[in-house]
Amino acid sequence: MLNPFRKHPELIVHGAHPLNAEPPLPKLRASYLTPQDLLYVRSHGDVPKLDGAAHRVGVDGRVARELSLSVADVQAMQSRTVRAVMQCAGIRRADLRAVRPVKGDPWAAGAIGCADWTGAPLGAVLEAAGAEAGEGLHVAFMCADTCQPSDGGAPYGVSLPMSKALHPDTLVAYAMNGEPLASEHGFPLRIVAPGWAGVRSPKWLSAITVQDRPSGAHQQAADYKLFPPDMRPDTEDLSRGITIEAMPLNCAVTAPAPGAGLKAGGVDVEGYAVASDRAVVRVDVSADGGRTWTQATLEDHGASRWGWTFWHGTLDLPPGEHEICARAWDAAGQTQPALPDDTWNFKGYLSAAWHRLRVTAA
Ligand SMILES: Nc1nc2c(c(=O)[nH]1)N[C@H]1C(S)=C(S)[C@@H](COP(=O)(O)O)O[C@H]1N2
Ligand SMILES: [Mo]
Repeated sequence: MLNPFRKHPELIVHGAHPLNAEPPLPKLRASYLTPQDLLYVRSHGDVPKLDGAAHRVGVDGRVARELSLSVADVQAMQSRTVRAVMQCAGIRRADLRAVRPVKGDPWAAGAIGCADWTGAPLGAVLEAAGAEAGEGLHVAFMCADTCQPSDGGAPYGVSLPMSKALHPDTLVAYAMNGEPLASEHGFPLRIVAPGWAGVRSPKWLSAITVQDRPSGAHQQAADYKLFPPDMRPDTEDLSRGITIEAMPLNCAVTAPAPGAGLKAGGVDVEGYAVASDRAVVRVDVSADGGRTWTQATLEDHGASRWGWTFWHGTLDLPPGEHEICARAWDAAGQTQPALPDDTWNFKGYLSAAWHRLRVTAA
């Protein structure tokens, strides 16, 4: 099985080996479902070259029957398509870095995309193996890539608590928007754990193990923790880190661009908003750094629990410099913090303050 996909030439590349890249925001906002060549790529090691016809995924641990599944075996199981956002825990890290130095690539607001993912529910795979399903169990995943030495130097590994593993929308996926997964996105099989940080959606899946503790692999045990604001690299204490799972409410302006020179008068502003599994119920935009706000219009792309929300609005900009802001509200009436300073952490995760950009009107 040859994999035909290549990434879009306009991606903003943070690192080529391994590939870490995100699309320009106006391109990302051009379609509700993100084309596969435009989806950001976050990799801890080089893309493994896997043969889809020969690839196997083992299922073991607390199971009645160990399995070794081919891609065809997974495709022969019940199939389910789930519309869901994939986003990195490091999205918008650049805003935190502007406050104080942080570790990791300076992702902008493009480390996100929304797609129709097709696969077998992970729960169906576990059931086929006769897996135990008790509360307190974890489903650990091993992958076929080898992470950089600075990321543990071992195969990528993470886990999901059993309740998330058994959610009917958690998939062993083989297709994105009806196409086979591209090599960069996990060909031939990956997990999709909707609403959770991308780190919990392992690509190039090679083994599934049911066990009584979270994965001991570097990505689960030692990375992707939300640390308190007073911690620094030299005082890192894993026991004070929160394991990043569900993603926070977030919102980004995809046009105009930061620094844009605009014609004074009514200016169109547009973007996306996303909540983990609550609905986005409102987006507000401001032309004066958040002192006054105008309600934006939410676009209707049909109900989808794990999708994102596109919005647009108009701001009246007199000649001069302006700070445009956008913030979203969720179904519990919660909104985002005003400043990146409010949630700064030295690893630069979960950056979700009001999105701000300066523009000039003339
Ligand atoms: N095997 C493997 N799975 C992985 C990763 C990786 O480096 N190796 N990166 C994770 C992270 S941090 C994210 S944000 C998502 C990114 O998925 P994408 O590259 O398909 O957009 O994949 C996750 N799954
Ligand atoms: Mo990520």
